Amino acid sequence: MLRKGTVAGLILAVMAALWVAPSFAAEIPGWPKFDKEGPVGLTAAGKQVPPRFFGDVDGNGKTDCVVVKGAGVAVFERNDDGTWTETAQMVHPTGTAGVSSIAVADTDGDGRQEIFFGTAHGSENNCRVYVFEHKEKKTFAHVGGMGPYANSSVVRCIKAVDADLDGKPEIAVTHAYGRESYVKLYSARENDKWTEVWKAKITEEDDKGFRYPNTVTVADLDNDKMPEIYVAVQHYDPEAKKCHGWLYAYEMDGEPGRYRYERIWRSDDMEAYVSNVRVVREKQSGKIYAAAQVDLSMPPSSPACWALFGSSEKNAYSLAGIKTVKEFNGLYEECGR
Ligand SMILES: [Ca+2]
Ligand SMILES: [Ca+2]
Ligand SMILES: [Ca+2]
Ligand SMILES: [Ca+2]
Repeated sequence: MLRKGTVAGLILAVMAALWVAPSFAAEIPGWPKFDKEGPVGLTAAGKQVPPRFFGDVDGNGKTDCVVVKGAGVAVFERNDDGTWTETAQMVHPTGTAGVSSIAVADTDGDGRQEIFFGTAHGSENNCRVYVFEHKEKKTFAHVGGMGPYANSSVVRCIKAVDADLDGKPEIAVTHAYGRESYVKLYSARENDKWTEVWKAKITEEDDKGFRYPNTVTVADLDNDKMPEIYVAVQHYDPEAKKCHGWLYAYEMDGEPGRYRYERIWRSDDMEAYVSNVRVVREKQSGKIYAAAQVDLSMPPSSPACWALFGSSEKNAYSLAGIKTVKEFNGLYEECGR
């Protein structure tokens, strides 16, 4: 049993560690192949990596990169000589809100990739997730969306996940503003039609300040054939001027396709921002862990370490270790989806 403060103590011990530039990983393991190289000049050294996606978006065998551009996103394709050419641009129709997150997957199963992007700091009418689908010859059509979300919401994360482990992707969205912070799951029940199939409120009744969900991933850590949805959650208490962060786990209850999940676990307070969650496999032992990225600053720009949690039996989680970013990148590979 962990004493309160143990996680924070361990993390602080590791936080003396060096600053490491942020790295980014596959948005969607199992779907379009991830490629680490990107268009030169699209990132600023030392700054937070903007949302972007690498994969073959138009199915021609060449890697594409989807990046934020103006009030929307642009697609770049990698040429044989390693340079990149812009091949398409998608703009959301309702104003000036910036793009905060991107995901790509074929979620309605018609063989054509969808590009999802969500907006930041939008007004009531334009904080949404926009969906464009590749039609032919690098043309993309606006085919739907999600939201609108509460006034001034921010879409914090969009991720293609397989939330019921049936092999078909759903879209997880986290969005936040004030007391309206949610993790939601959408399924494409018909062609070009995404329906909200599950949601959980992140904000709690007695919260001071704001409790926000960040990234999401899915895995069956306790191996009972019922997948869990893991959410990285952060909170800032303005009165105490203190950061808090947790992992939450929701486990599926019932048959695939019914999308019923109950919260089964919340980690101890890590007393720092928890900006990211991944489910990872230790390369040497094959053991699976839910890993929380613990950050020193807000907004997260300097990941300090990763806290690893294991589940040896059903719903029984314990802290398995704290790793520096360098150790984490060397010893573990992502396996959640
Ligand atoms: Ca391509
Ligand atoms: Ca599709
Ligand atoms: Ca699924
Ligand atoms: Ca499970």
